Amino acid sequence: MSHLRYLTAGESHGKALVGILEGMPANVNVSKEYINHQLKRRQGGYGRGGRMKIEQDQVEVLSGIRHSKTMGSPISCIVWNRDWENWGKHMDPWNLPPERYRPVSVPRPGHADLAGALKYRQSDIRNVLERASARETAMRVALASIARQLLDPFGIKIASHVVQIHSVVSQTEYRELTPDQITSQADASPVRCLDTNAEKEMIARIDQAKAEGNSAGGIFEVIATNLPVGLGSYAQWDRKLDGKISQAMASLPAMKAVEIGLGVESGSRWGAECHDEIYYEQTKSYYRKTNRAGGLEAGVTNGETLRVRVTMKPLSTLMRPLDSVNIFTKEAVKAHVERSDVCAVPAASVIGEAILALVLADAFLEKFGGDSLEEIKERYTARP
Ligand code: EPS
Repeated sequence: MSHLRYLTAGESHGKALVGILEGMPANVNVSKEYINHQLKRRQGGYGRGGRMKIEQDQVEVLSGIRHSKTMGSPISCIVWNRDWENWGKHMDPWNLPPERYRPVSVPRPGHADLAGALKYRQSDIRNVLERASARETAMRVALASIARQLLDPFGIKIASHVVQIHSVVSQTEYRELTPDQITSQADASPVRCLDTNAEKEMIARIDQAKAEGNSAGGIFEVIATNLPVGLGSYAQWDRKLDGKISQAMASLPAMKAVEIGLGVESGSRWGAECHDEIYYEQTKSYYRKTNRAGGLEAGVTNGETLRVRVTMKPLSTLMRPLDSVNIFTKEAVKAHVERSDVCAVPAASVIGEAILALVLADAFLEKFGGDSLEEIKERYTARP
């Protein structure tokens, strides 16, 4: 990200998550309640494990915001881990007494455990899994909730919902729903699904996974509306917005596929059934009757709703563990087991909103950027 950059740090059971957001223009109104609301949404969803009963994520802003407005300086944040109380003695940065040292020695297939231990030459897999944990996404949501408040004054809305858990697919036709309608309906559902029949089956599937010591993945969709034409560019590979969105979504733990618009279905359609024909009316300007492209053509927004679908694999911590190998003795044993979620697709959909907000805010600053919100508004208003 060149215009809006961020970094996070922190272990899942460490003291806190830390983040820095750099590049936010000055004079953007920021609400702490809004950030905390997004953090709360991220913690929810049917299928979460015991950890979410311990955490009550709240942001603490250390710099960059004064009197609820950005100042143009780097914004730094903390989200404290309440579970540190239980883990402090195992995670202490200094002088860990040997009796407290209980290394994790058996990697879980699908997790970062084995590749990470080999890469960083770690004999305790905990040193890998703590940072590879999806806990890190709490800070990304906090930072994104600040970036999202830059998009708000321009009427850009982002919403998400779950379209599939395991093989249960939502059948609801939601294309006519506004982002606010999608958000309120999805937030009212334990699995963030708009189809109440599918919702029941999804819950049953998660219960089944739990009972069998298994886990479940799925698919979520994120949309963004009211985007101006021309975010992103076809002119250079690393400026294409579809590429940036795909990279950012795939950077979330467990995400295995990113689709834009029709996505994989495009490959099995004829051209005439794949592209969105162009019309013009003086009052409407250019418009389309379909949106198979999902709001992006050649890596540039075309003014239609942006539609991104992301597939999440089942979580790799299984209560009925898979075959693995002890990295000290090399004997064949079952994989390491520790508390985890059974399904985190509903939470991932909220995180997907955050990730899209970060990419869009960056692209927005690339096109309309200035040092203050006022400058950006001038440039935005001057667009053709
Ligand atoms: C995670 C395992 C679980 C999840 C965690 C991600 O944590 P724990 O091992 O403490 O039970 O709850 O997600 C979060 C803590 C979070 O805030 O999303 C993992 O191994 O990735």
